[in-house]
Amino acid sequence: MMHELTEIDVAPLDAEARRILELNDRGGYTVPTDGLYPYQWNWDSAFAGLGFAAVNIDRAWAEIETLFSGQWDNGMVPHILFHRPDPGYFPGPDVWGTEDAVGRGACAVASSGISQPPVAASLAWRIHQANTAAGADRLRALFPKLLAYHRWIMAARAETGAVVITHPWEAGRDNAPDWDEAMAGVDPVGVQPYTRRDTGHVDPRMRPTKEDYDRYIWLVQFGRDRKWDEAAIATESPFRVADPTMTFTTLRSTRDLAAMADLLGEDAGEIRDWVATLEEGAETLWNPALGAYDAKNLRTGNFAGSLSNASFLCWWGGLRGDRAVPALDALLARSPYALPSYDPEGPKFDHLRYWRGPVWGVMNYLAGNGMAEAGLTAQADRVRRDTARLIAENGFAEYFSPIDGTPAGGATFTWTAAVWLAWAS
Ligand code: 2M8
Repeated sequence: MMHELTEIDVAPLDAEARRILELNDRGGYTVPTDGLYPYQWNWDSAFAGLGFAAVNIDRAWAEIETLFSGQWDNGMVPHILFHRPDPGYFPGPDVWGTEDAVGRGACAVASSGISQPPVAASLAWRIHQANTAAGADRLRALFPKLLAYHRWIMAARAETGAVVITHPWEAGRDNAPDWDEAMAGVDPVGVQPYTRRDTGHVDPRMRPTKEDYDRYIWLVQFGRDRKWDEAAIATESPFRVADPTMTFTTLRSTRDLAAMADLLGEDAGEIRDWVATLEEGAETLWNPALGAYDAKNLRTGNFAGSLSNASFLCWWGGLRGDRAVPALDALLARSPYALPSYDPEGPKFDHLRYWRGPVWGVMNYLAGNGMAEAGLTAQADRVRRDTARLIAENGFAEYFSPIDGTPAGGATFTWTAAVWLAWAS
């Protein structure tokens, strides 16, 4: 399965990746792909910033700054910013109804009411490292906003030390098997009639089912009915799951925030306390039966039993030790292309259905960089080479089959282009 990067002619792919960033640039922010996702998404945007750092450092910072223009007064950074209305996506701002949300305050940008994996601090830190002179003032201005975001996460979402999601969309891994038990606990009674738009853009076999969508929309209505009040949602929602993606991306971003604080001469005491809390929380996600980190349903205490690409973000989170290596090696051995979002030998595997099997470049970037830092050189190399091979053979797709590399979801995808420019090439 190994592929020599020297066999890939990188120059035309570099040019295509740059063209995609330009194509999806809406002026200060980038859409994930035209049509399917016409707004600014939180973690997509952080990756877009990383991609722009290889092209235009000023534009890279602008991407992150526009993302934080949507930050609520309570520190939360929403998962979607609806800068301009677009009927091509559902659910839009009218469904989210965040105008009078508790905690939104004076923020004028229309948005969703949930967040997403907080990779912004980590990727802003890398953008800064790409050009420290150009980034000095930008980083100083951004730092308090990043701090407020993380203060919100720790206050609203870290009651067990691990970071919880209140909606599958918050994890960024929408229909992952990780949420199946918690989603079964949601009875979508009273969901208002709606029309999906995603299945008009891409093959429905590559998207979540109607059963999933009914519950996604029910959870949006549930939050809106409580004015997105975190305390009410934490007490009353049937859906509250501790997530490895959120936990490990928060842990890594918190470590990077501490490094920023040191550089800027700011006090890092509160930040280092968060690292300790998150490390303890990460331990609660270790599933001995799986030999890997796993999602945990806080309403039942049950693990999902899901071996996924999120399981292997532990090294990106800064955890060390090799107890997850056997599960990683087994997963790599049964995946023609690494890393699948769910174990190809698991009972719920579906090689094209979104987060239930396909390979995602952004997850490979995070997991692969973490492996390299932890000294897992062969595994890190395999993940990076497979990412390059998938893109070189199949284009800049949203995601790919881990079995035969089939490109799936949207095309000309921003974060796939960014991952190519920043790492895979
Ligand atoms: C997907 O999620 C959105 C909802 O947020 C959707 O399907 O409508 C996920 O892959 C998510 O991780 C990603 O940020 C978003 C935009 O690329 O699409």
